[in-house]
Amino acid sequence: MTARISTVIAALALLAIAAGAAAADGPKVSQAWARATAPGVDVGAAYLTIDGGAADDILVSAGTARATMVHLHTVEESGGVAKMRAVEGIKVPAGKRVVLAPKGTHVMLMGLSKPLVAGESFPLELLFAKAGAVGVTVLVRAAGADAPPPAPR
Ligand SMILES: [Cu+2]
Repeated sequence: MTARISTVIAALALLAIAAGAAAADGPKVSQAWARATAPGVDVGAAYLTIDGGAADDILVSAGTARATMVHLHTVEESGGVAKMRAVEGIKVPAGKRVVLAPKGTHVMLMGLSKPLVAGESFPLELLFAKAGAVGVTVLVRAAGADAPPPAPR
């Protein structure tokens, strides 16, 4: 009986190590930021840099307590008009850098509980198909701010 329990514990420990190892070589997320929003505006966008891990992965969703709904969007131009479109997932090929930035792919925040104010930060959880959940801190920059300089690889 005791031997059996310790076998189970050993198996669980191995699983935990395997999960840790998988996360360690999964995608790395950096430079998470958003632009401040005007009072009364309840939508915003978060941008970030994802460096692909050892295997191809897909960012499938994101969530934050600051917004009631979070979608992944791309921007497409049709007839000279830029339009946002929801995407099922954002591919993150192994070893490749994917940058979510203004006028391109972004994490759409809808139903903001309060405006995003420059200088504050908030947690955002990203869910990858293989690597699972990855938490990042989004730094809010001024309304007209450009992307922060790229992180060293
Ligand atoms: Cu959008």
